[in-house]
Amino acid sequence: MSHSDISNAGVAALLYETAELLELSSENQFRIRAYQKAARIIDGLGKNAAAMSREELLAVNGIGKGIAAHISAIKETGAFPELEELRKKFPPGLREMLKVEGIGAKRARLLYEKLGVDSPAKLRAAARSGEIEKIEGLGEKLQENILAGSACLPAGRERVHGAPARMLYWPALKLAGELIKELSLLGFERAAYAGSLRRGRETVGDIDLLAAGRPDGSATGRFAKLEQVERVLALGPAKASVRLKAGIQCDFRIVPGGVYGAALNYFTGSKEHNIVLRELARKKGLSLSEYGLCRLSDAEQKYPLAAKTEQEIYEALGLQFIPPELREGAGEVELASKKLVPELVTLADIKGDAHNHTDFSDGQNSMEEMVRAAAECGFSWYFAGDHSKPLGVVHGLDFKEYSSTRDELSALASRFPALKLGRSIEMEILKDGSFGFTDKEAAGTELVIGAVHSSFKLAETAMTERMLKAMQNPYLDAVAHPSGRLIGRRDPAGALDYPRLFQAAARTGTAFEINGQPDRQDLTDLTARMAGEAGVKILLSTDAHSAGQLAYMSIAVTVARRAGLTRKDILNSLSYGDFCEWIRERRSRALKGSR
Ligand code: DGT
Ligand code: CA
Ligand code: CA
Repeated sequence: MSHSDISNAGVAALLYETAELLELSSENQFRIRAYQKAARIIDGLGKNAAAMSREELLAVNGIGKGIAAHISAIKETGAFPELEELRKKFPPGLREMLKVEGIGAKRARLLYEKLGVDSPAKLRAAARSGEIEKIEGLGEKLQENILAGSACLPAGRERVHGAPARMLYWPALKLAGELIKELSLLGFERAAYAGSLRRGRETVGDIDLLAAGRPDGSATGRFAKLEQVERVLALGPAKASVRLKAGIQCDFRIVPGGVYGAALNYFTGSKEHNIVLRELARKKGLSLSEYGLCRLSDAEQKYPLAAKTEQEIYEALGLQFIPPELREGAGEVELASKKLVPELVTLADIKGDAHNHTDFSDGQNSMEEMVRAAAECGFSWYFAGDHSKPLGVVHGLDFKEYSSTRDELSALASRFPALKLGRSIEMEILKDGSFGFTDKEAAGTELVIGAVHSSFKLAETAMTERMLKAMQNPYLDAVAHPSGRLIGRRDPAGALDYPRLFQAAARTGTAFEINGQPDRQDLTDLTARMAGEAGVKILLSTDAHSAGQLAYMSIAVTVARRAGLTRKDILNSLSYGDFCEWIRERRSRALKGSR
């Protein structure tokens, strides 16, 4: 079998694997880092490494003869001799163990040699039996952590091909909220999170916190002693870097109140956005830094023209304010200079959710509990959903069950007068693109959100065809989580042909979903932007499997904002009447088209 079509991510994964195995064999740090670096470079390469000649590869900064030879071997055999040797030395589960928080190469080796533990499952078993604390160099704390589950692939941790772990947006947001509350208890009136978290990236490398105050050393010291902190990495009067117990780093900075806006702007980034802003400032004879926007002649940056708020900085640069979600250096500064920054959708625009679950299928809460939660979180309409057959593992409903549970929902209506109710179904899209319901049954539903839960491994063209076929069904109102990815756990299905899908959707009037589950975020910021540009309507969904998960709507809103979408693009901003009208109209148009 030829491996010549291996992706860059595939090559990078093999190099990361090598680095980890070298770590397990306590190789020298230099070699380990060289592999990690090469992996990162190849992962970020604009071209397919396997398709490049040796000369082209060697011309890339950071790729040497060794790596070039490895790539040529990978094309032949799918691996290279050094990696194959290393693989023989350790059982595969040992690498899995490195993903467990608190387990590095040294501890993994110790666990393997002393206890024969060579997988995360055996690790948990060893912790339960109390064997771990008996080993010198491991101890009770690690054992507790493993048992508490906090150490075993903590919720929201993503680890791609052995690259450094990043945390999902949602748990990071919760954590940052907690820390900011602590900061207010410490007397900081103004504090905020910055960095990728403020920009709403789907995962974050660390949490960047900023507070206005005097850098006298006592405050960073108190921050470093917070309950959430595991250990201190660096501590100065104006800055503390700590490792949090949740398994992520946090950088905390204190800046004078007078330059708070400039610092917030700088540490929000992105780096690329900062660079474009700084260049613009230069052109105007100004300099921009975390201390403010100053005249170039003011070398010591003593008399900033703007520094207190972000607003005044953008204004002084002749720009519209740019929401953090758009600050990725992707043309947003130019838009702002032409006053063309879109008015992004906000959570306040959202009137309801249509994709969620009750305990009739795989939700944890009853229909009544879900409806109550929907009313409490301020929605004005709510389509209670569930899976359709033939998805057996989650008790997918057949049409009869759909109808009888619809009656139960109607019976609830009088108890929640402020909430308009509907019943939706997450319809199985089968391998050939047909539905779990017959057409006649589908016609008797109020809202169909189609989803793929099987045969993810179809080739790119087959998966695209499957979805195109499904869209020909006039009753497919919206498509749920099209890529099926689970961040850090399951790759997106093939490379779906999004342009074709969105073109078809614009024609059939089918909406696409932005799924707000923390590990889905599917559509993504990029694909949602493509959809919006193609004129496809977007449905924001919580996909809630419990009452508390209705809060995930804010994740979907964040993705939509990063995609540059406005309330006009978003179906959830419609009133109940208008939303029902949208469904009725699109179905009748689609029916006419299909005849
Ligand atoms: P992350 O943590 O990898 O998810 O991504 P960020 O964007 O939060 O990156 P981080 O934590 O390294 O830095 C936070 C912000 O600080 C970054 O978005 C922009 C700013 N920053 C950091 N390093 C540089 C730099 O070298 N140049 C410029 N212009 N800005 C920087
Ligand atoms: Ca960061
Ligand atoms: Ca940082």
